[in-house]
Amino acid sequence: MYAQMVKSTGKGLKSRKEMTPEEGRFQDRIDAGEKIEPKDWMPDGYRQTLIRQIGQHAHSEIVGQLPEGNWITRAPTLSRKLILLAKVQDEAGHGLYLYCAAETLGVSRDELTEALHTGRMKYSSIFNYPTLTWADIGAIGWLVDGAAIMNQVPLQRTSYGPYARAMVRICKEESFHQRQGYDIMMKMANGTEAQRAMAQDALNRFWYPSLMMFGPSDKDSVHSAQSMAWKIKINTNDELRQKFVDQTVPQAEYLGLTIPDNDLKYNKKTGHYEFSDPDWTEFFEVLKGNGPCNRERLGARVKAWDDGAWVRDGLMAHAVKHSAKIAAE
Ligand code: BYC
Repeated sequence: MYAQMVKSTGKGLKSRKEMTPEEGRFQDRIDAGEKIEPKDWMPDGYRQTLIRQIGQHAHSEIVGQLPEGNWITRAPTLSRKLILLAKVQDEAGHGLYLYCAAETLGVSRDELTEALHTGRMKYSSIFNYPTLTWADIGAIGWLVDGAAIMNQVPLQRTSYGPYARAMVRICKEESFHQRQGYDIMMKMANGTEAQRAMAQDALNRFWYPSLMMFGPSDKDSVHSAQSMAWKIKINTNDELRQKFVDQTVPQAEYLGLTIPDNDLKYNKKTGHYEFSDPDWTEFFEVLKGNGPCNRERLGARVKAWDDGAWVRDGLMAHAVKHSAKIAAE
């Protein structure tokens, strides 16, 4: 696996004794549940970890518009089209709040965009899968936004103030997204045989990629220990994946659809579902750029950036003229 920007040392966390006095005071603030704000002192690793995670999160929101945007012109009714349009616009907004949050850490939006376009920064693996039918739009809202909420609700309590505050509004909107997806699934699951089959097929294809959204299993997660010590992450990848499965299985049952996992079973003693892991080889291949749509997605983003160059040039020329005019007055 390759890591972007921040490499874990593999040496484990620093003990209190190994911390400098500044690092110790910083850790005390974290342990006391204080929020860290942009002008506060912070260890470089904390800053870089946040830039990596918030930047990746922002890129995911922006790239995540592509699979759903693909269906705006083909939505089955005018109201479905309006709802999907609003949802995709929300994702653009989420990307913008998150880029702003990352900028407070001293990285520019252009640097983040460049890192995405050159493959140095990642975006969520889920968006490298295609949307083949209208039911996929239902499955994305239900499962992908459902997984996103499970991950993002705790992030409202993350230690970095601007990230935590951005999450509050994002979570409210994600909740609407999840419901619109489930609403599409309900319509299709209660529709004709063909519609029901489409809904089941979408669930079959999106189930495991949705489980992968939570990241590798805890034993393979290189950043979790440090990120949790800094309260950047509140839960481990496996904890959130389990919560998502526990929440989603009854929803699938209500739809009359089958989770594509023969080993799925409820354990009465633990009160949790036992489930099969996703194919981690596939996950790491997608991360390396070899998923079904990686090239198409990144190609679309780079093309949009290049096609928009004349707008940026025009705005810059206007700004230069405007400031020259003000200086001459
Ligand atoms: N995809 O040590 P780990 C949305 C990488 S968008 C790609 O566990 P960490 C929506 C990880 O970056 C919601 N890469 O890492 C939008 C690391 O590699 P690097 C997106 C992944 O950071 C539009 C390596 O694997 N949500 O909702 O502690 C339409 C080792 O992992 C993935 C967020 O971004 C993945 N799935 O934990 C609809 C949430 N998983 O960076 C919906 C914010 C892991 O060293 N992010 N990697 O090269 C997080 O909570 C954490 O970053 C993660 C990973 C749980 C994802």
